[in-house]
Amino acid sequence: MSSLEKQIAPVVKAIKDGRKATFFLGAGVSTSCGIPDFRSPKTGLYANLKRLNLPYPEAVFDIDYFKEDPKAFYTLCEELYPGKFLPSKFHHMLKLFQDKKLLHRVYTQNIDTLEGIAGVHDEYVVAAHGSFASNHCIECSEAMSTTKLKQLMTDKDTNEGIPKCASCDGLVKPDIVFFGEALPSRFFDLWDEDAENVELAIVAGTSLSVYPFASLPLEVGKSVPRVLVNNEIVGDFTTNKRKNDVILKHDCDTVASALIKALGWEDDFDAQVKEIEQRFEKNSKVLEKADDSKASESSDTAKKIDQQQSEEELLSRDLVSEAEKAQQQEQLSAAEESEKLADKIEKQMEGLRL
Ligand code: CNA
Repeated sequence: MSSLEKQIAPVVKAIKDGRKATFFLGAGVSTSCGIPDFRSPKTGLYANLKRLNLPYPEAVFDIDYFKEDPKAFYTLCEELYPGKFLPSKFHHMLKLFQDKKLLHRVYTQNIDTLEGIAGVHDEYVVAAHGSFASNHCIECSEAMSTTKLKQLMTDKDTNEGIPKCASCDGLVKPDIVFFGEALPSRFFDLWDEDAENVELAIVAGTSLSVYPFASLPLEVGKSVPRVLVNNEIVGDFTTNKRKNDVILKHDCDTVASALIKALGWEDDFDAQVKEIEQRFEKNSKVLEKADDSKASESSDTAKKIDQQQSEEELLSRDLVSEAEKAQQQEQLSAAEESEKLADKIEKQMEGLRL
């Protein structure tokens, strides 16, 4: 028996005894997907933000700084935008817990939506720090579609790639929680319900330094087994270590592999990975197609708009009939409909909820 196998034995026993797991996750479960965490010394985002000329690293996610200079956030946003990353072994393991009816809840600080992409249902996931799934104007709260946001973000010729609200010209941002903003009410509501019902707490890939999330493991009942899976020992596991805590100072995916093996879930894991990879590939193709047809539609739309403009000139001279006006309107609505469809497909791709 390897030392990791020995270390995880009490966790495996608790799971085999039927204890449902509540997970508390951070950026470390997604680093193997290619998304950097915040605080790892060499690879973390904060260590690599010099190019953004920030007064201090956290400023990139600070609402007051965003109001002053949104460019830094949008530079990073483009790099981290969901849709190009696949779930890690750890994310796939969450789906297996769900399939085996051993999942109670996944509290995640992550904004990458990878739990959902692995197939974990929305009802189980609490995205404590929001996600990229929706966007709003910070002034008037008007919603903006993800397609529109991405289009504005990548169009550097208009407003330097900073998405602005069509109604009030305020700044628009994805609904991820910045420092200085309130957490979603779902976080507080569900934790009120869940806190006393945790049977097995698994904390993984987090430095436990952002509150109130960091205090959740501390609020778990004293008799409940707590497990920390992290490259370093953090938070309450350092300051208030309990007798029945299991500390696994290892890589998240290494622990996921060991648990999957010990629980005899290897075949289910292989099938899960294959299914998600196939879906991801299929959805990427659908998205590519949607992009292609959107590109040709936008050139059609551009042509139609040109046509509309010249026809408007004629209209002003009373030379175009009412019937032609109606036809022109129909063409523009059809172009709008295609854009909506492409937006819907793109949303499905981003959420990839199974
Ligand atoms: P953090 O403060 O960067 O801490 C990450 C922790 O995970 C550190 O203790 C690392 O040592 C550890 N770690 C990193 N990689 C691994 C690994 N492969 N295996 C085991 N341990 C590892 O990040 P937190 O999540 O604690 O901080 C909360 C912030 C980070 C939230 O507001 C998030 O929105 C934000 N964030 C999210 C993402 C994402 O969605 N993927 C990425 C970057 C930052």
